[in-house]
Amino acid sequence: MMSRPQKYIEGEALHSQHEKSNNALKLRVAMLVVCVLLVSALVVTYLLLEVLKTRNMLRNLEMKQETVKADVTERPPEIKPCSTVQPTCPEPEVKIITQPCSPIQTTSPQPPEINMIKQSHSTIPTTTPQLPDITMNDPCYKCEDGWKLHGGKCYYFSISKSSWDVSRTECRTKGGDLVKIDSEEEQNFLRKNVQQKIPFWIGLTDSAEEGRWLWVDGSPLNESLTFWKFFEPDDWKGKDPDGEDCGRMGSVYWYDNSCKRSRRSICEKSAVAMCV
Ligand SMILES: [Ca+2]
Ligand SMILES: [Ca+2]
Ligand SMILES: [Ca+2]
Repeated sequence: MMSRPQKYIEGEALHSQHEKSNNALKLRVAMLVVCVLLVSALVVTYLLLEVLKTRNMLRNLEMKQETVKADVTERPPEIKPCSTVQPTCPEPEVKIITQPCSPIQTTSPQPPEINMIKQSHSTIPTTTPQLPDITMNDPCYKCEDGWKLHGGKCYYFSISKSSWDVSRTECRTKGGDLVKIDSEEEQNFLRKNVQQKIPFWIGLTDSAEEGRWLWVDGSPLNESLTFWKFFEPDDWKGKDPDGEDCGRMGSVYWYDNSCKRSRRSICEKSAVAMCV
């Protein structure tokens, strides 16, 4: 048997060593690429989280700003009593007409016209201005226990939570329906009763046709009388692939939500007339 030449054996060993070295290099390169990809993925994920966090912070700030703005605009104007206009003006008695209200009156008698004006002025403090709530809560109307009377209507703010459809059925069982907001005044009344930032279903839906919002009585939403939050309604599909087709209100604004979510609700029905 012939043995291989020494030179040939050495060449073969050299080739094998070279091949191993190449494989090790390839492995290192592959690992490096994987590492780079992993680091990139981590960086991208981190950046996305930061963007989401910033966006949420912005939305929260916007919400707070708009809440404060709404509270400021809602604050009723201060009614200055007569005494602040004419601090020296005495009580509205008959005597007052003859008593001076200012230094000018002490030196010269008042002409009849001025006396007439003063007389009419002195009667102003005796009348008490009627607050809107008193006018709206007409004693001629009454609601059942658990309902709140306002403007000849009764409102029920539920404690239990259910989907929009079930909530509506419950309102109808009680003789009403989910609330329809017909005016800014009505919206403000409701807001005052949901100030705990708890969402309540209202009688608004676009389930029949996306984007066409209807009240439960079938009437279309008046676009000049809406209280949507900025960016709402957005038919967001993040939690429900069917989107958001039901309206709810919070302490300030309206939002569209998935109708399947369990929420409290506001029912509305006509009050019982007590005066004939
Ligand atoms: Ca209404
Ligand atoms: Ca929708
Ligand atoms: Ca929404």
